[in-house]
Amino acid sequence: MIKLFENLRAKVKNGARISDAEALELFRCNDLLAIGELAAAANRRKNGDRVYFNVNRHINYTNICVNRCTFCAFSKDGREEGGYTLALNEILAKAAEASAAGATEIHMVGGLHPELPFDFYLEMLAAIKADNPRLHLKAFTAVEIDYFARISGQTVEAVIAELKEAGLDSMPGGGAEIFAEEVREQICPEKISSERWLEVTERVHRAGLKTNATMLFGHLESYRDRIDHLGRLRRLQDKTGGFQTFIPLAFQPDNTRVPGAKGVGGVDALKTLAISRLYLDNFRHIKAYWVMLGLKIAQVALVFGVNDLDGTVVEEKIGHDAGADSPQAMNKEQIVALIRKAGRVPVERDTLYRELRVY
Ligand code: V47
Ligand code: SF4
Repeated sequence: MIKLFENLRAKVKNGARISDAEALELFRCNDLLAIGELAAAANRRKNGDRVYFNVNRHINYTNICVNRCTFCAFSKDGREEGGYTLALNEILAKAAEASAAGATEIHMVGGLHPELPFDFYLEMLAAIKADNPRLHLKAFTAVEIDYFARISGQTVEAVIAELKEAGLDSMPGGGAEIFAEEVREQICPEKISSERWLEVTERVHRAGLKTNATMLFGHLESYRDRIDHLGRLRRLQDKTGGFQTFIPLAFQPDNTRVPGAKGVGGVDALKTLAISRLYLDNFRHIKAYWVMLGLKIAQVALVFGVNDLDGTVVEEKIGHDAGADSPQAMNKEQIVALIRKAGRVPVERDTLYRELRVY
């Protein structure tokens, strides 16, 4: 173990890449502080003491979905009680509220609705943009892009071009789940394949849009599956450079149908964030999503290699439907205090990581 850490310290110092075998040793190692220290050093080389956050609002326009992923407590089929689709004026009211509260970004994702036409999504983007030209619209994932191509009978390239024209500015990182095929088959059998997620994302990057990447962890996957996931992302990032930030999403088990899954402890969450920082040497940002981690682990993550914190959020459904016990929203002052108390420098950013204000 001493040898492993010596080698890794040298790699971090020289900016060299860590191998899958080394990542596996780290996952199996119980010396959490040593892993955290290494990840913090790797982060410091890229980002110094700065921790980025943004003022945003999530809008989930519908929870009705033709896929029934077993880890998802958010989605309903069209006939179930609790299914909803927001009307355009409700969506516009939420965007206007966000804008008035100083948001720079709207994060919009939803279920794969069986009846809404592709035009609904184009109109939604265009209407929000017309009302709020300065709001950055970060919306949809590779899963929705593939679905839009199927329902509109168009190519992925044509779909992306129309969405851009309507006002799409970038894409969040959802839908990646876990790439390992045997586990994907159990947790989201109807979702697009891992290969398709990567292929659609590559086309989005080639069309000039940035995206994020996620990994859902803490359900049925092994450490090897996590490394396989990180490996596929690292290879795509080598090709396109289109990913901005990586967000490990800690699985919330309530109201889901994943057999035997218990959720994620603090040690596993911190280890996974730290190893992501070390392995993904070609990602500048690693984000702690406090909704799934809880505020306290998200704060501690800031000394385990994390430099990015999402966000004010305002109204969150996906994690809270699955039992997340974090608050619904944070205000700017709370985020700034949380970062300061970790001894770091809070920086408000826009979606493309331009610095808006250093605190
Ligand atoms: O793809 C669904 C996950 C994702 C559960 O890009 C769950 O900035 C935990 O991708 N427990 C959507 N996670 C959220 C997402 C995201 C969030 C914040 C920021 C960004 C970004 C992206 O939520 C889904 C799925 O992986 N999810 N159910 C659950 N029970
Ligand atoms: Fe539908 Fe997304 Fe939930 Fe899967 S995770 S059931 S695709 S809303």
